[in-house]
Amino acid sequence: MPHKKYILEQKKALITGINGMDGSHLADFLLEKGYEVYGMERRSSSKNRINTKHLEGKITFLTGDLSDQNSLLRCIKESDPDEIYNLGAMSFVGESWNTPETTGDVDALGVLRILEAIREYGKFIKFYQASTSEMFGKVTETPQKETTRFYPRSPYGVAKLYGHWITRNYRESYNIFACTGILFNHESERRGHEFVTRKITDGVAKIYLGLEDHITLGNLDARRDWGYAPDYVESMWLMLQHDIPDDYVIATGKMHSIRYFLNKAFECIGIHDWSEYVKHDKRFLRPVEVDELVGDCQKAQDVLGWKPKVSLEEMIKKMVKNDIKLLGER
Ligand code: NAP
Ligand code: G4F
Repeated sequence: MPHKKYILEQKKALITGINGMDGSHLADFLLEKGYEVYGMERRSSSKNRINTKHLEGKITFLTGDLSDQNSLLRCIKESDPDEIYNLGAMSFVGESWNTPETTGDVDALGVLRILEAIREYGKFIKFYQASTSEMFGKVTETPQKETTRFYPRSPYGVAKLYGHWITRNYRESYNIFACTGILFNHESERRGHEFVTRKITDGVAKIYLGLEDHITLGNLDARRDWGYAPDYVESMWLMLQHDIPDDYVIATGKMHSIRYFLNKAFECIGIHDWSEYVKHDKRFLRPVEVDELVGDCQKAQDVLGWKPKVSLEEMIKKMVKNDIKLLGER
């Protein structure tokens, strides 16, 4: 009897938003799993590869834009992927009031464009859409789960809700293997500096090194469910490995205020009363707030076997330590 030959095919993944926090962590994760990874980035006059410098030579960078239909089809043709992870977005909630139209174009219609490109390409491709807890907005139930009513409170949240529903609609209309992950806030050493967590850890590092004497913030009473981004990208992959495409809340189930985050970040540099180091500026307040978000990820635990690993306190230590190191090197 001739030996049956088993050829293990290398899977290919296309990630939009490759240079963002999640895009870069997901690329690291998929490379570990043996994937051939393609990362879509926007053309810009100066390359923004802070999070992906270490991936040069390991993945293939493609140029494309979520606001340009043809570029998406071209990226799909060039990568011929088994899986697409749509992580590209105008992701800063505060900015979405300044650029509501662009936010809608990229975060809502951008999703439609990828789904249409998948249909046009014709091959079976699994699709992941980055949905968000911002869609719950003015919450009607606590904690929030997959069945909780949506009530977005920002142009970003409204645009993301379109992306969420169009993904579900294409799954039901055309049988596309499309999943959405309703991810609650997650952070890491690669978080953009405009988001409150990184703004705090970077500010604390600057105070520690004597480069600044305060951090200026907005609403300190907002409360969020913060997880660690490398844990969360694993859930995206798990969703696409499951037999049935579905929607999942990904969260820690624990909610803390910005004040608590400040306590823990300042503790890292031995400061227990941070009041003289934090100033308030109403420029950082939003027209309407999402005050309290906390998720219930029971479904993801039961069906995917996913749960968060790194605690908020551990994550804050990692972020402060990393910012001190980065600033020290400079
Ligand atoms: P991020 O760091 O801001 O990354 C977003 C990426 O999208 C950036 O690399 C950006 O490229 C790219 N992008 C923006 N506009 C684009 C366009 N028109 N065409 C192609 N790419 C474009 O965000 P993240 O925190 O990694 O989040 C990843 C995804 O998850 C986003 O969709 C976000 O809305 C969603 N999400 C995030 C969280 C969270 O807490 N982090 C929670 C729920 C959902 P440039 O580098 O060129 O700007
Ligand atoms: O860090 P943030 O800007 O994150 P936000 O608005 O929760 O959005 C993030 O999480 C969403 C998931 O729920 C994602 F979909 C989205 O893409 C993004 O990743 O603000 C968190 C809270 C807000 O209540 C804000 O008002 O912090 C408060 N805050 C207080 N002072 C501040 C500041 N936020 C920022 N960015 N800057 C401040 O100075």
